[in-house]
Amino acid sequence: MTNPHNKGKILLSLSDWAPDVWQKRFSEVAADRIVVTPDDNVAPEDIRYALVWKQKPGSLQNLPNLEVVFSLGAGVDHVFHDPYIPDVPLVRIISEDLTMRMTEYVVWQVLDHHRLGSRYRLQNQEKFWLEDRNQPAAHEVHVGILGLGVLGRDAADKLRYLGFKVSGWSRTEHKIDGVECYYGQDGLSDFLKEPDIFVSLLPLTPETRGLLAMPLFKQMKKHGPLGAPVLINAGRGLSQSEEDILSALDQGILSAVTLDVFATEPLPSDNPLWSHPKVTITPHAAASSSPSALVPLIITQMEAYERDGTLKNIVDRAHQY
Ligand code: NDP
Ligand code: OXD
Repeated sequence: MTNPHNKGKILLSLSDWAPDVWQKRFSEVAADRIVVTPDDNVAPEDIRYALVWKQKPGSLQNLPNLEVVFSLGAGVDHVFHDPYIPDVPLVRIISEDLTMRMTEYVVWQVLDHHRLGSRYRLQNQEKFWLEDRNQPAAHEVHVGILGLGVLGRDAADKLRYLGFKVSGWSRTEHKIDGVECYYGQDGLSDFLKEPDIFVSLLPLTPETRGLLAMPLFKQMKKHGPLGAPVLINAGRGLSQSEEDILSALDQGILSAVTLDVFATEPLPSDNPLWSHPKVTITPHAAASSSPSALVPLIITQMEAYERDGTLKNIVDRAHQY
């Protein structure tokens, strides 16, 4: 570890996101910490920490005094796309603010499908009044969550509170009150049998890449209170096959989808998902990383690390999440 009295500089290495809001927040809450970008002319040996979102590959190489990399998102696939990641701890975001945003998104979308939001929006446009007395109650609708991590568990909790039946699937075994838990490849088929609405909050890893595709959709139940099952994906776009989703919608294997994440972001304007009537698209907006909420958390992490070497939320590199 470098001299604890030397706070070192923080390299902010971002693509797609503007650095100035992060720098401004640092200047508000920790003016003594110097935050630089790759465009600044800073000696590589002065960099102690890196804060990254889709850093340019190689941008963390040759920083001899780099001690910790902080992902500015909960997911870390955007870090691993770089083959030159130094062998230092990689810390990810776990924050109440981000969790709450994701839970809001999941609850919003689950309720929208459950309460026939898209049908009524269409009826509004057509000034068409059709009473519907057969809406199922929440307890008659089963939500299955893929990924029972920080985000999946919180969403499960709030959905249960609303009365939905909730089950979940993870890589390793979990026991959660009131949530039927399945795990591993062996548990997947059984997990897929019951839910009416699936919510994916999976990280992108070699194991989850391409998972949300036809072989999985075909194991889902055929009919339920909402018709065929609904899929909501707010995890990562490369976990889904866009082609299979479109085909499953057209064959009635899925009744509707909400997608927040895509293989290519921004989603190109000629992508057929845009114009499909059963697809709701949000622009990777489910749970944004808020500088105002996250910078204080990162500073607290740095202070603890400088005090006694403690770091929380370290990513397991072997599993890539
Ligand atoms: P966690 O690491 O806390 O949870 C990940 C969950 O996925 C765990 O339950 C894990 O299982 C499970 N999982 C991982 N690999 C597999 C596998 N092969 N099979 C089955 N389950 C698996 O992550 P978070 O909950 O914090 O975040 C989840 C993801 O959400 C992020 O990685 C990111 O991609 C996405 N995200 C999207 C945002 C958006 O705005 N759209 C915002 C923030 C995050 P186990 O519990 O056994 O380890
Ligand atoms: C994240 C995201 O991983 O915003 O936090 O996607």
